[in-house]
Amino acid sequence: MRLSRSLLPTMKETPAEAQILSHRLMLRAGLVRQTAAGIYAWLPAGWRVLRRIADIVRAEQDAVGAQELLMPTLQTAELWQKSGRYDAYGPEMLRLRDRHDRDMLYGPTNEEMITDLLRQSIRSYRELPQILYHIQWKFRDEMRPRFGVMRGREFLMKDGYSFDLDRAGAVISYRRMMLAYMRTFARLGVRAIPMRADTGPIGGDLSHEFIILAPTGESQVFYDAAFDTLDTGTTQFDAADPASLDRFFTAVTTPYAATSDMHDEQAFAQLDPAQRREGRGIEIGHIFYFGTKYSRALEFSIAGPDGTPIHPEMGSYGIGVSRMVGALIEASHDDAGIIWPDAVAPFRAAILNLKQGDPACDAACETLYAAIPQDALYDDRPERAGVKFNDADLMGHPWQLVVGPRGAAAGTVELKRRATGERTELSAESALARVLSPIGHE
Ligand code: 5CA
Repeated sequence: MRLSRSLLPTMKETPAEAQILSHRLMLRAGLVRQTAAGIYAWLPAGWRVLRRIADIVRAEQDAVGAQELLMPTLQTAELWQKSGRYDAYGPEMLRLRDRHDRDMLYGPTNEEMITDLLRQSIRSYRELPQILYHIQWKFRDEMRPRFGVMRGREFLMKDGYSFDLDRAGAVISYRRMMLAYMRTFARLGVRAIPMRADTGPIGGDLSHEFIILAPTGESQVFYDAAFDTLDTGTTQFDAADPASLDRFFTAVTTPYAATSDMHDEQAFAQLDPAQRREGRGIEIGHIFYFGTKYSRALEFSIAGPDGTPIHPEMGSYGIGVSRMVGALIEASHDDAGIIWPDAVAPFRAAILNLKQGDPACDAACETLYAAIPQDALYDDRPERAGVKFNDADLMGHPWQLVVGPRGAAAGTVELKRRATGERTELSAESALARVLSPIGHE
């Protein structure tokens, strides 16, 4: 993309309305704009990041056998009246009425709808287990939307739902999803700790939140320092093998880790004081096992092996896809701006033409750009070098390809790695090869 023709409204000043760093950087780097309280438009660069995160989430869901579908954002009140959550959800639910006076709502989550869909489609125990997911916008009329996309009212969630014949099967599905989650977060370049958590309005008796440690996080968390160095080595486990899933689950849930709602002072006190860690974290995912709560309420039963009706055992599994954009920035930035992990960067590289209009500089930049038109943002604006450097650092592209008159004459490019600040003088070919090398890419 050519920057001169892009909608990429970067800002030098710090926007007054933004309280936390990731929100400030998202506004300054031209990723989002607020259109109403807690509701954001994703501008082209922000949308690229969001799509990349969604693609990684999707790939890891598919890899463990979950099936993607797409359910609507609008739901009828009827299903929620059956589950009892229509009243229980309270003012966080956005309610509306259609022209026929039917009560509708903008879905804050989809347990009811997916249960009803499977009720209509599945008859026999032989068709289980099933795991289904979608990546869809949600609406929760949060009392205090804040911190930009971290706590929005409209936000993008990956929500998955598992259906099993019995509790033992549901536990396998739960662990399988947990493995997919740890793989997802590793690919996104963040360390997330699974912590015992409260089930809230979703219900159930087993639940984990996935927490990225960050001082600006909304959750108070307590954990064993073992997590600071724990290599979850997710590739060594097999999602299709229950014994392997059991070993994985034991490895990631044995050291103490809990959010404040589930914190057990006594158990924590058993730890060596040097091992005790207390801090703030961002909840980027949350998984639940809740048995037959929804299959019973929505009268979903199937014929079991001996013909008796069985209510499937269910779990649900969420990842805050749009929240993840903010969380990644909280975890990876410096004073100059964002430092995107390679896997999600909107562009792999910026091409900085330090002397726009100079025939040699223009020609060298055009050649670079022609080699990677989809992966590069070519800063072809008639701006001073300093402005281009600052904007590239702010936007956080993993690489910068810098072309000035001296390099253009010598046939070289200065390649800068954003994360380390390391600069190397290379031929255009070698620089492009480095930019396209698979380090950190899938
Ligand atoms: N039905 C279950 C799992 S599918 C569910 O709704 N879980 S949840 O309420 O915990 O939400 C899942 C994830 O969505 C959270 O872990 C969080 O990362 C994200 N999320 C929740 N509320 C918001 C919000 N207001 N803004 C941005 N992300 C949010």
